[in-house]
Amino acid sequence: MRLSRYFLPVLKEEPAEAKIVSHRYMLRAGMIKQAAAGIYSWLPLGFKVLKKIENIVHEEQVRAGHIPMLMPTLQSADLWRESGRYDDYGQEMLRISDRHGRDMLYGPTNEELITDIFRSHVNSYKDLPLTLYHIQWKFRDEVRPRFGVMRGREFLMKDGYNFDLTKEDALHAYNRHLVSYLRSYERMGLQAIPMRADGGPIGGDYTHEFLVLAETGESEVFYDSEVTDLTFGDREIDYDSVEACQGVLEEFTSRYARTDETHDEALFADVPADRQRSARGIEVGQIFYFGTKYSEAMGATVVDSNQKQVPVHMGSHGIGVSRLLGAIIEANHDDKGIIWPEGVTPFHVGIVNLKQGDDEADAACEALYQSITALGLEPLYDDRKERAGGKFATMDLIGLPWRITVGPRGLKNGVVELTNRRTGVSEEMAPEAAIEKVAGIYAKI
Ligand code: 5CA
Repeated sequence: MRLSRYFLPVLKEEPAEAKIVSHRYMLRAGMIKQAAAGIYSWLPLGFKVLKKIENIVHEEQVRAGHIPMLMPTLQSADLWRESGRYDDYGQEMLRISDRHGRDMLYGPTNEELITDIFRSHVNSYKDLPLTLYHIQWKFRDEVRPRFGVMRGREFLMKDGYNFDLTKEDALHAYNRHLVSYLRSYERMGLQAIPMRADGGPIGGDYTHEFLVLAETGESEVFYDSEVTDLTFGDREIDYDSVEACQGVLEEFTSRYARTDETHDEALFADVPADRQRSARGIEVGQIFYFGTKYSEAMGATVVDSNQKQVPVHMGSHGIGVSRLLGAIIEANHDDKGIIWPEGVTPFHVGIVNLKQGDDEADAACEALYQSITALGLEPLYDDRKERAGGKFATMDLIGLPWRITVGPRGLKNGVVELTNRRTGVSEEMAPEAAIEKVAGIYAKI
């Protein structure tokens, strides 16, 4: 993409309404524009990152054996009356009536709709296990939408639902989700710690939240510092293996890590004092096993091997896709702007032409642009007739991990400059070497 032809409405001024750094940078970098309280338009740069995150989530869900689909945003109130949640949900639910006076709602989540699909089409235990998911916009009429995409009213969520014959199978689905979530967050350059979000024993209500540590997080969390040493890395897990998934669950959840809702001072005291930590965290996902709650209320049953009708065991699992942009920026920035992890960056590398209009510099930039594109990478070429300082400030703000700077002086010596956004370290090298280095880095992502 050539910046002169792109739509990147960068703001010069500090947006007064933005209280936290991610919101401020998303507005300044021209990624989002507020359309109404807690509702945003995704401008091209923001949309690109949103799609990258969505793509990682899709890939990891499919890898875990889960099946993508798409359910609508608008739902009929009748299904929610069946589950009993229509009245329970309260003012967070946006209620709408159509021209015939039928009660509709903008879905805050999809347990009812998916259970209805299940009961209409699945009758036998032979069709289980089954896990379906979608990535769709949700609406929750939050009392205090704030911090930009972090707590929106309209937000994008990946929500998945598992249907299993037995509790054991459903707990395997739970563990499988835990593994796939750990992988997904790490691919986005994030450490998200699974924390016990509810005190119930396994078999009752059982749930973990995934938290990214950040000063601006809305949740207060308590944990054993050893949990921050754990990484999933690039290990291969057989998602069908009960032992393998259980092993990961134990590795990542056996140490103390809880949100304030479930915090237990007495248990926390057992953690060695020098490892006790309290901090703030951003909740980027949650997994849940709820047994037969919806299947019993809505008649989602299958026949088992004894020809007996039994309600299925279910769980639901959510990732805050749009919130993740905020969380990633909170965890990856400096005072000049965003620093995108390579896995989610909107463009792979920026090209800055220090002297637009100089034949040699223009030709060198053009050649770089073509070669990088030919490798399947996306460069963002700042080909505007702007002064160098302004171009650097824009590149720093939008946070591309790598920048190639091209100027007449370097070209005389056959070199360009390759700069790492995170470390600030610049190296001079031949254009071909810069391309090779950047290509090598992305080949590993
Ligand atoms: N049905 C379950 C799992 S699919 C569910 O709705 N879980 S949830 O309420 O925890 O939402 C899943 C994730 O969506 C949360 O972990 C959070 O990351 C994100 N989320 C929830 N509310 C908002 C909001 N108002 N703005 C942005 N993201 C949100």
